[in-house]
Amino acid sequence: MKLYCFGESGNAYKAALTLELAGEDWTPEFVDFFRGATRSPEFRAINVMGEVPVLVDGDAVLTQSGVIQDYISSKTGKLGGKSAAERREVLRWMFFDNHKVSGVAGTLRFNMNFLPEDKRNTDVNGFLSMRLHSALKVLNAHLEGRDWVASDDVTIADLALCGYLFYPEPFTFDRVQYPAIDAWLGRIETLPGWKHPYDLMTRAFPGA
Ligand SMILES: N[C@@H](CCC(=O)N[C@@H](CS)C(=O)NCC(=O)O)C(=O)O
Repeated sequence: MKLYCFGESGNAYKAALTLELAGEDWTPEFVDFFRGATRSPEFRAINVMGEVPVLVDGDAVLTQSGVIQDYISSKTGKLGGKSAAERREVLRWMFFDNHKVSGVAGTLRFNMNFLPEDKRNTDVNGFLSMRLHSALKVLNAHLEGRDWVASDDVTIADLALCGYLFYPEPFTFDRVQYPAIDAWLGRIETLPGWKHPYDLMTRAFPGA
């Protein structure tokens, strides 16, 4: 399988980490996002939405990190929850992640680190930060007294929600401020086969 991705993308990381922890054979295909590659006609022919990640598995071309995670989990029978009810719980937290956690964290991190300095807007970033911390409080409260988000074992919901939370660039998130999230990230880091995003995918800015 081939995953179109780049190291700085937390959305791609969710797919890459799911592939890795499910034990799948895959290779990363670097997409030069910061030089506009996702806007090129060649890339749009692969994904009309102009986004990474994209997973190619034979004739199957899948986009949206959650769909890719669901595909890998369904294909391997791993990381998906143990019943239909758990599966719905997995999906519930993945939708929450995509909308309220990663959707905001990814934009805020981009604005604070990768946008040219003269284009950074303090008010916009303040608003995004407020939204992010509201969502992180929900996640932290949910994780108090439990090890995993949607089951008694790790699922793709955990691997979605952690998508941006291992990155070193500042985006107003400090895991020590959220003890339950901190402990849960520690559990993810110690899963056999876990890798940091910068060790799984090619970075656009390797020296940064
Ligand atoms: N909801 C999508 C979000 C994907 C996404 O935003 N990808 C970013 C990189 S992290 C991207 O490729 N953006 C291209 C663009 O906005 O032009 C998913 O979960 O896959």
